[in-house]
Amino acid sequence: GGMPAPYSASPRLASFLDNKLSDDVIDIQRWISNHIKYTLNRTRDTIDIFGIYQATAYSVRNRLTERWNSTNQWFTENGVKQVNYLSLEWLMGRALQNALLNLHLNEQYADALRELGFTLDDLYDQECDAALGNGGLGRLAACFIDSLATLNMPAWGYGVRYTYGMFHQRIQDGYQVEFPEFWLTFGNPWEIERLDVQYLIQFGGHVTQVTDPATGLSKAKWETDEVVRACAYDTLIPGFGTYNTLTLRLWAAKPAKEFDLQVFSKGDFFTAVADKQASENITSVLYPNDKTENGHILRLKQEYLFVSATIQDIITRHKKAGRPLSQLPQFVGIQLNDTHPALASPELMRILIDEENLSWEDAWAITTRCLAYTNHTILPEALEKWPIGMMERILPRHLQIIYSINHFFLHDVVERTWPGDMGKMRSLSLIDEEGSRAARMANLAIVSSHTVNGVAALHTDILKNALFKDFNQLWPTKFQNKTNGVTPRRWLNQANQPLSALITQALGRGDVWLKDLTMLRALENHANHPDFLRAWSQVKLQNKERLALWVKNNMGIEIDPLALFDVHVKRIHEYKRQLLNILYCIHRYLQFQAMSPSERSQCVPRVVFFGGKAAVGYDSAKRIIKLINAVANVVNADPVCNKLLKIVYVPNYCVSLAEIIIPAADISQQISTAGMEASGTGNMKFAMNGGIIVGTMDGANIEICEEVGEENIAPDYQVHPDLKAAIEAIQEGNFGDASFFAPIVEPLLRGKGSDYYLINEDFPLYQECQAHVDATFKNKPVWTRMSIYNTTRIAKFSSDRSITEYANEIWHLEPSECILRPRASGAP
Ligand code: B1H
Repeated sequence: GGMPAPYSASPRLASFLDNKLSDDVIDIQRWISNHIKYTLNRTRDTIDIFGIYQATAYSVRNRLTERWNSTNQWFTENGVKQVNYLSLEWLMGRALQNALLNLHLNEQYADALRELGFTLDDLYDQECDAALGNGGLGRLAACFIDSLATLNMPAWGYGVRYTYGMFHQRIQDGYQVEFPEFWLTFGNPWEIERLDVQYLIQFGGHVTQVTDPATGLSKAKWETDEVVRACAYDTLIPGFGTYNTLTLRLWAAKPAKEFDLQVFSKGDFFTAVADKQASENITSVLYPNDKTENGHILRLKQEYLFVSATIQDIITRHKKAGRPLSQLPQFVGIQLNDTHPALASPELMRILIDEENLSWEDAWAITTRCLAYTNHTILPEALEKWPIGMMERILPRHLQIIYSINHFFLHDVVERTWPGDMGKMRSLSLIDEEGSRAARMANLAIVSSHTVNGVAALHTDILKNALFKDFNQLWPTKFQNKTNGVTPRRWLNQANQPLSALITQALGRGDVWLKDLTMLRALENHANHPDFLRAWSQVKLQNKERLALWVKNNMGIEIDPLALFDVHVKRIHEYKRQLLNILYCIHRYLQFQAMSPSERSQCVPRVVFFGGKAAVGYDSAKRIIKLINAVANVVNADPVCNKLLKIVYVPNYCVSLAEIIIPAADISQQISTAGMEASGTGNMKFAMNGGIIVGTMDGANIEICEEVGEENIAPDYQVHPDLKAAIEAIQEGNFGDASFFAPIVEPLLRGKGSDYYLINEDFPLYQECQAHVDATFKNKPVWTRMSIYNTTRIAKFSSDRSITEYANEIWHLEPSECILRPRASGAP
């Protein structure tokens, strides 16, 4: 990455550059108009609402740029340690509203645009989601970077700029159909292409031993046979109520022209151009897998391109600050979001040893002091393993380094602790020797990191006592818990403005509570005031009306906002048990059919919402989607029962839809098979918005229950004839082709051993719990109070708390707030 020579601005240029944008409405309007005219090349006759959105976005980005420059200069001048959060997924969603709210400029912008003839809400809807992630893991990264910025932490986010993000889901004839999501079609006003930040990434070839002329020592030389370029695209991340602004740096693969010249000179013009195109494939699409399917060669290249560009960039920035590599751990933390970036370990080792000529010992000390690893799942199908043959072909030098790490680890550590214990060797080795050999990325990440963390208390216990038991015996202090959290700025302030306004009004101290959710406890003083209870349920009703309108406009289904809204939105996976929920819906439907009119008049009407995407190759998950839609068709068309039960499958569940759905929920379904959901983060978002959890004692549900009180969540449950009747209704063909659903429901009847996800076992308690929900929902003051306590006691699950713990206990990172000093100016 060749940097342009530094250049000093003349005093006059400097004074122009030091000018800051004003918050004045007329200035805002002038900037928007200038972008319409000069950036977008539009006129009074050709401008449309999308253009207004673009111009508005550019004008907001200008403000972020200003803050970003000051923040980086501040961090540099203060010589602070910085953490780098490495994640293959960033599920950011939309940026405009978030930026305006974090900068406290939404009112000025609303006024400015109103006078120009537009409402802000209409502009927000012009923006497409940045959906560079699958689900919880990618959204966690997005919440974390909001908290890092808000807490003034010196930090960088690194990721991949996929040309195609998470696929767009449509439901056709009840089936999921995937469409490509080319989110960059109309440009992305939020990103800044950094042509000055590029690195070469090499693949393939072989490794030879050569003699270093300088030292006379033998060293490895990786002769590669493929090279591409990684180019940086920066997105600026505003903190809430602070000047600090961070960077999310995303890499895109481009052809490396240096290499192609040889091919061009051989005259094979067309092949060379076609090869160039192929190099861009590496970052073209996000793998929409979420814990299924593993081991694709393109994914390995994607992970490596990401890691290599990121490590090169981190080292370049460290050197630019004039620091020696020996000091890397004092100034640089590297957090691995799962094992997807675990090649950071052998890549850092390779650069330190092969390119910077450090000894193995020094390189290893630096690497292990910089790296830390977060595990997000114990499901065996999600634990990454790379076949040795593939590693050998694509990354031969890295495979050598992994073998060396393994050798030192097994001989110096394992053999010394447990002499001759082959069982321990087998479980701890970085190489899986059973069947075809493969590199175990979790083992590599654990050995290479100073700290390993789980994402909820139960999950960390399972890591320590089951999945990584032997590692925990070896290094008991290496394992820590860091319970997940979500950002209240997006999930309360942005998604639920009516509730945010009510809270601000009731607390009477402005919006500082958005930086300290423990302040919400004070709302409990109001929990017995009828006015407050009324205001609270009014807010919920308003959010339910907003969702009902969306459903009517987008799906043509009429729903009653007064019904109980029961929401199950998340990736479709067997362990998350959407099947349990839909079987219960069938059971209720059968019950309603059997009731007399007077019995029916006593029942609580419900709308059950489902939403979520299934991995493209996940057959059972896709059949579950079809079953839900088949049941919805029958139930919604039943003139008697549809007064009491409606089922809505919301297509293309994504961040911007979550912002409409979550605030409208009376209850949320968090019913994973116990032990299988590492944490969950949707659970926190619903509780934060006063939605009551119907859940199993799994993941972070346990901790939410501790905080909000078990009387404020719907109790845990544990089938039987009613389940059997529901399954028979499917088998009789009441919901269409029975044979299509046989693979997902028949195992439930085959007995315990084939009911892997314990649907049968949990059905009776689930029923009891749901009956309890209905009874409580009828008692409005009691229900509203439960809702209030969920919000007031959710402080622990702010990502601010998570990030503060990471900073104190893993990264040893100090906040550093950028203070603006006036600079000498003769500003015109
Ligand atoms: C989580 C993943 C995941 N755990 C593989 N693991 C992927 C695994 O593309 N892949 O190959 C993608 C994602 N995602 C989730 O992380 C957990 O299931 C949730 O329980 C947890 O809340 C979330 C954040 O920690």
